[in-house]
Amino acid sequence: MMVKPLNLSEVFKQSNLDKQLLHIAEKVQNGERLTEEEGVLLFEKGELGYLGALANYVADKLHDGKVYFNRNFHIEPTNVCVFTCNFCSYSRLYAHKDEGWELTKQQMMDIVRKYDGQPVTEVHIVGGVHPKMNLEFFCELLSDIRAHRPDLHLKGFTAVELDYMFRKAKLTTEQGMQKLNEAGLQSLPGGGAEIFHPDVRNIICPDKVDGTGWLAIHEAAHNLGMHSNATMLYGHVEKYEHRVDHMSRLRQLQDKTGGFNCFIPLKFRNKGNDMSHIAESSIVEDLRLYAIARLFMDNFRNLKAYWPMLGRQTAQLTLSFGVNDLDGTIDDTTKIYSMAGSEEQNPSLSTEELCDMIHAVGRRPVERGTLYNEIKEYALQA
Ligand code: V47
Ligand code: SF4
Repeated sequence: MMVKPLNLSEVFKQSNLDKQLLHIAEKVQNGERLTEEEGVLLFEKGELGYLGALANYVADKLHDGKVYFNRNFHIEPTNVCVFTCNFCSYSRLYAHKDEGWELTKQQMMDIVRKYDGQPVTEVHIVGGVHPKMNLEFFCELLSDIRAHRPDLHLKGFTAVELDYMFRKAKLTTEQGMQKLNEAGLQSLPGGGAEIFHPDVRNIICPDKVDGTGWLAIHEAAHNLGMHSNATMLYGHVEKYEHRVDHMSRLRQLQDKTGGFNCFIPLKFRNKGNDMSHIAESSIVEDLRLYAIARLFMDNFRNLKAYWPMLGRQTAQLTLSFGVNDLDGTIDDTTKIYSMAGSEEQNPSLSTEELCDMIHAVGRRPVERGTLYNEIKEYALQA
């Protein structure tokens, strides 16, 4: 059964709630935008039950209990990377490329062909920034996939990969994006955003595209009519102010273009990287963050919990904290999170398993396409 639209601020009034938090609850109930100061206050003072009730209220108003997933698979062309992000457990420098992998176009087409006749709707292509895999190489790959499987939505390349590819090809962002779009690229995933604020970015990933550059690449894609996702890597050295600054910058771009499909907080996992000494965030902190993202990012309809990174049990819990999307079936085609210590060592969920996870928390599983077009709602089997 869905949560009824309660008069939450009345409930909170009776519970002796801090005055500022009560004011925020009233604003949320009236659909008013929260300020950055209020965002920080929620991180400092909002306790789990309060945040969950408000985030649920907003999510249910938008989605009426629906939780989306898609049928997708990933292609990771390489883990060889010219960059050295300190949180990354996955990449290998070109000098050590023997320890990594580099797929040929043929090998990537073999992955695509494995799904012939299967009802997958999206391929997600993301990898390291290989110095020899250039724009031309990826345009050919996209055209080949498009020719082989015209019904598949092609979502690929983080702003970090794109920035490098376009600079190497000596093209402007607009020119480079246009080429990829013509070759078949339809959406961008949200990776590479990390934390935009330079005080944090200079510590965790100093050598790749900065926050302003990341936003400019997504804006260029939106201007071409493409959609994209946005992420935030949290739970390491950042302060609450940095999280709110990050979300605020995304909110501003969304006001301008409306091109973001969803927001995906990514929990820092600490195995096998140069930040392993930093403890991972607790589940309570994770749930609070999802709820605050739902309240603060008022122009993002969709909030995604990426279960291969969070683990399926925590991902399921986030469905009561404002989340309305669980990504997809994945089919054991990504290594980023298993290498960083996620409990999901071979991430794969059938549609039945995803539906069971969603039904178990009283919500309505709906299969979607990449652009959140509804494909099918799955009723609870008696
Ligand atoms: O940018 C890398 C993150 C991202 C670690 O758009 C880590 O639908 C936690 O963005 N701990 C790439 N996170 C993956 C990504 C993504 C994944 C799924 C769906 C979508 C989408 C996008 O992975 C990187 C970085 O933020 N990452 N290492 C780590 N140790
Ligand atoms: Fe390279 Fe991406 Fe890893 Fe950074 S996070 S080192 S850009 S693969």
